[in-house]
Amino acid sequence: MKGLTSMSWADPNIGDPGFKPKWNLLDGKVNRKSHQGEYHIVNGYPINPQGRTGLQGRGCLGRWGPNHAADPVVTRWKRNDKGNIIKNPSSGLPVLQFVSIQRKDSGEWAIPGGMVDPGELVSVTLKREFFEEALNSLSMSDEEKAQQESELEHFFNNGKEIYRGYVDDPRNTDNAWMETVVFNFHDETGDIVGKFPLQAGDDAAKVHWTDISQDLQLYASHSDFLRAVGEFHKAHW
Ligand code: RP5
Ligand code: MG
Ligand code: MG
Repeated sequence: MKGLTSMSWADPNIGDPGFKPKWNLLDGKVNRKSHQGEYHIVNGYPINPQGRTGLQGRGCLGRWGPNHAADPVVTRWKRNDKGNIIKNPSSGLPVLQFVSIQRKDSGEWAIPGGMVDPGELVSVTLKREFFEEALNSLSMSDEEKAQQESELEHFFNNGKEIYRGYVDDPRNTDNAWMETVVFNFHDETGDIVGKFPLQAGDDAAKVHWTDISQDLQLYASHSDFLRAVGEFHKAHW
C-alpha cells in the first residue's frame, strides 16, 4: 500500500484503511507541505488555506491538500526584421514575449506548466514540462531529446524564481488545491531558445510566442505571473 499511495497519481479516499497521509510533511515521495505554511485538518480532511470554493472532496485533482506544479516562463524580446527590440508606442517600454501553450482540457492559453512527479526536483519538472508541451519531446527519439537537452542545459540552469504559492486553478476544491513554483528563463539575445522551433505536445494543442501585456487572458493565475515577469525585466505591460 505504501508504494501505491506514494507513486500512483491519485490518493485513495480519506478513511480508506492503509491510507495514512502525513499532512504538512514530505510523505514518502509525495510532498504534502504547502508553500503557504501549515494548513488545517478538519475531520481528517485538509482545508484549502485560501477559503471555501463551494466544492468538497478532491475533485479531479490527484492529491488531497496541496497539488504541486511548476511553471516555466520562457521569455525573449520582441524584435523587428532588423533584429531591433520593439517598444510599445504608448508605454515606450520594450515588449517581452513568452512561450504560451493552448491547453487541450479547457482551450485556454497558459504557461506550459505541469505537475511535479513524486520525488522529482522542481528544477527537473520545469524543464521537462517545457520540453513536453512546447518542444514535443515525447515524440522525439532519445538522441534528438539528448541533443536538445544539452543545447538548452545552460539556459535552464539560469532561471529566476518569480513566485511560489497557491494558484487560483479551476480544479481547486475545499480539500485539494494547486500550488506552483514559477521560474523565468530569459533569452536576452533571442539566439538560444528564441531560435528553437516550437511544437505543441502532450497536453498542449498549440504553442506560440505571445506578447506580454495586460490584455493577456490566461488560464488560472497565469496573467499575474506574467505581470511579475514583465516588471522584473522593466518591460511593457
Ligand atoms: C496550474 O495548472 C499550474 O499553474 C500549472 O500551470 C498547471 C499544472 O497542471 P497541468 O497542466 O498538469 O494540468 O494550476
Ligand atoms: Mg504536462
Ligand atoms: Mg500542463
